[in-house]
Amino acid sequence: MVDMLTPVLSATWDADRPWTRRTYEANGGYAALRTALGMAPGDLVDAVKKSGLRGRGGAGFPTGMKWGFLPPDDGKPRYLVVNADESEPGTCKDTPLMLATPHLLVEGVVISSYAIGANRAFIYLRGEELHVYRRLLQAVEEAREAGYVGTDVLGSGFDLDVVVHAGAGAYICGEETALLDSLEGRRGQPRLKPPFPAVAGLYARPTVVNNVESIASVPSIVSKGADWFAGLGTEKSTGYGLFSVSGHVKHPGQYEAPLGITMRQLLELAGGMRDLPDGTPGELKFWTPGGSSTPLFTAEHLDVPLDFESTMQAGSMLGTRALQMFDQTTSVVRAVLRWTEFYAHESCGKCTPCREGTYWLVQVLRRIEAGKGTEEDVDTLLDTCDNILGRSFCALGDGATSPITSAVKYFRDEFLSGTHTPAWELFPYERSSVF
Ligand code: L3W
Ligand code: SF4
Repeated sequence: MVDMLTPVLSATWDADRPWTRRTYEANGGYAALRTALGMAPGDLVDAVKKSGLRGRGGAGFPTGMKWGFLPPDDGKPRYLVVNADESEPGTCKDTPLMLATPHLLVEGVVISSYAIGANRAFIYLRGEELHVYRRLLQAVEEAREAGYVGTDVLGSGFDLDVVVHAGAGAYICGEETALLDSLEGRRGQPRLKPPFPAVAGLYARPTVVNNVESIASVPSIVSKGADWFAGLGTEKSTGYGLFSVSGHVKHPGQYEAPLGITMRQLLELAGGMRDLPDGTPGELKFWTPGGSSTPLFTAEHLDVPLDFESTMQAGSMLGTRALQMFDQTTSVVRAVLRWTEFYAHESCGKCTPCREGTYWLVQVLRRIEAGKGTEEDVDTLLDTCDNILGRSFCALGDGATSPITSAVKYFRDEFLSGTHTPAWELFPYERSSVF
């Protein structure tokens, strides 16, 4: 089973102080940058296109194609912005990556900036993550001292300034245009698209916004080749990725594997479902393939290949590969309520369907969770979701409906049963679990 893993991003996570430049360089770090600086920028863009790399932030948009949308260089500023505002419930891959190997991200930033002709790059970090902020600042400083960042990078004539910016801790600032508004010093709210950031982004200049893991994957494409990357994964979902397995499994953690691996295989790697405190075998009840914004899966989906197409065909999304596993002790109503409270709290308020809709979803779910739900309440939930989905200004509103509609689809009876005993009442030792 272990040979299913393809540690690339996580290859040195167990090394001694892997976050230092010394350890990173001792393991081949920054060699890809030297190779890249010897290539024409256009050839780098072509290599990323050929690799098939698709955005690792949830949507899976082809990275090379996005880079190719930038208008021809007119000598005026253009920017690379790394979206490090990881806040999706269950999503926890970029944070360990930045903590363990911040230089991998910095190297990816320098190569990608060179490829798209940007002389200034921003890493927009989730506000609460002070420890990650410090580590990134230290890595950028170390890179500057070694000549990887700054004026005339490694004597190539290419100049790059890298700014690490900590946001204020709002989920909506992970939406790329809200992020840009926030970076400009305004309240983070999504902008109308088009124009897409590639055409008019930060300060209305062409801007590429990519997720941390996407940018951190670029050095491996340069050093090992686009064909190597394209040979991993599936035909349309190439390469590898971090699969974050959390919840009621024996060994939660990050499992780096080719896209297309199944949850059954990952579950085996994670030691299977953990037993209940009284020794009863834990059974999988439901799981999220890509965070709480992706429709729930159940045990019947264990063999769905975790790639962009197969998850979509099976009724969900690959999203951020945040695999939250829940056993039979979990009240699905309670889980869905928690997520919905999150969306209502994080709704930026710009559009009515999401601002008002998420509020009302919480009210109805609280009634159901209190055991006072009726058939009519479940219909109201679905009707409200129907009025949010596709009618909201950004993906937050749509995402808020996913756990509800999918939970009702698979567990409608539970919404009406009136018994939502939390796990810690059934099993006192479970108090530490989230639900
Ligand atoms: C130029 C075009 N660029 C699309 C670009 C666009 C963006 C990227 C994807 O949502 C998903 C969401 C959550 N010309 C373009 C173009 N682009 N057409 O491609 O765009 P889009 O609109 O498909 O998605 P999005 O708004 O970026 C992201 C899902 O991710 N998700 C949430 C993740 C949350 C985090 C977090 O907390 N940090 O990552 C989880 O699954 O539901 O579907 O760059 O500009 N014609
Ligand atoms: Fe704001 Fe929600 Fe509308 Fe997005 S969908 S713009 S988060 S109110």
